[in-house]
Amino acid sequence: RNGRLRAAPAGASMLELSAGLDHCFTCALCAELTIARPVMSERTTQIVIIGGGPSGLLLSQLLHKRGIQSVVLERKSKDYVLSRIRAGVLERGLLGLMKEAGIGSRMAREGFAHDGTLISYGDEMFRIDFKELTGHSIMVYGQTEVTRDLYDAREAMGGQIEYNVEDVEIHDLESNAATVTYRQDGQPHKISCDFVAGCDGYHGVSRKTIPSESRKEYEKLYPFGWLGILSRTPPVSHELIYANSERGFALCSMRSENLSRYYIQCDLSDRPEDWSDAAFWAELKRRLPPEVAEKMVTGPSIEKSIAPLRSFVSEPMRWGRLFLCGDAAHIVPPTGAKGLNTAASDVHYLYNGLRQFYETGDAAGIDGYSELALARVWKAERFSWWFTSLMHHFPENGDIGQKFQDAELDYLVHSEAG
Ligand code: RFL
Repeated sequence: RNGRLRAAPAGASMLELSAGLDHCFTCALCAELTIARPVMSERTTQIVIIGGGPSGLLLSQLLHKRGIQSVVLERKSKDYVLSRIRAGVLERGLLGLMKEAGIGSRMAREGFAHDGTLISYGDEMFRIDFKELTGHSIMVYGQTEVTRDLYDAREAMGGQIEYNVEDVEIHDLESNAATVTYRQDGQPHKISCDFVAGCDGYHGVSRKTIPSESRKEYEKLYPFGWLGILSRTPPVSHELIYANSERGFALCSMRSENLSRYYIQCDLSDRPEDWSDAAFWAELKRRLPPEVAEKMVTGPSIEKSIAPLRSFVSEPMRWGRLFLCGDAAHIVPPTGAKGLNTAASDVHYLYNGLRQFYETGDAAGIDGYSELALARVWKAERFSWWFTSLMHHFPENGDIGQKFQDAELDYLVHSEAG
């Protein structure tokens, strides 16, 4: 104003800046100011997939193999997505989908098949033999590796993945064709499509696009978190150990023969920097049976983080031309290792529904998607809540709470059906 520069409030538009200023756009300085209007790029595809995490990439890869086109929009860079340390336990359904997607070969070479798991409480430890009881094993192979294999496969097939996208918005979900707009490097883009798959995780935009009056959210926050570390040390046990102790839950997990992942239940107010490596190892050992603690190999942590525990479901999982998949629609506490596996179950139902629609014109699969997926989601929610309640220390439940847990664990030891 009057030739002098004023600091603009962050995010203010030109209209807001000029409000109340008589001469803002007429003085010499501002007359120089031109706002370039970039031309919006436009294209068309069959499915826009929002989110380049495991759900979005797996869906895109499966659809591609059936000749169905998609564009994946990812908010972060590829390197950022591949730096996130998350799930590591893959169940049969996900393994089958990975095979179908043509990305199972590195996992078959480098993953670790586990036939069972160990559960300890106090000084007791027992084993659940998955293979004997169900006929199937699980695979220990990091989510990061699954995601890397998916990126490699998508790139090898010329899959369209747009990274570092901003301001993703979904429009026209109740019309004949949906549109998705976003910005990339400051340029606006628009994609018209038949359907949108919201695979953008808990913090994404897809779920929030469904009007609040048409969506019901169920949520439980647990009064503790998980402090996890990754260390270049050999795992203490060949199989995972889930530990219930009076001091709180602990989990001994692994990524490879020389990469261990350990977790302990911690206070919600704790921060990773409050825990030195030495304090973490000491607390972990106190929560394990002595014979396990004695053989634990410790070392410096290469990653340390705290995850909150939450049970969350948003219903329905379909709104017009939008389908929600994975963490965008539901979260489980990590205790049952069900998050990624349940996301894969959604992908399975959605992929088969879309395939049926494009191959035969029959919309039954996509019309039934929400109901089918949610039936499975709620089973996984129940299991994760039950196992979390059984294995963690709840101070508010007192000594009798611990006795209830011990009795239930003892029941499991002796009940094949359990
Ligand atoms: P993700 O992985 O969160 O990916 C969503 C992607 O969407 C992007 N995004 C957007 N893109 C464009 N526009 C926007 N507006 C966007 N907003 C977000 C994000 O950048 C991201 O790349 O969801 P997805 O694909 O549904 O996958 C779900 C899994 O990541 C999750 O369920 C598991 O990691 C949960 N989980 C576990 N699951 C298992 O099955 N077995 C396990 O052993 C297991 N362990 C865990 C876990 C999760 C953990 N944490 C940290 C939450 C252990 C932990 C500690």
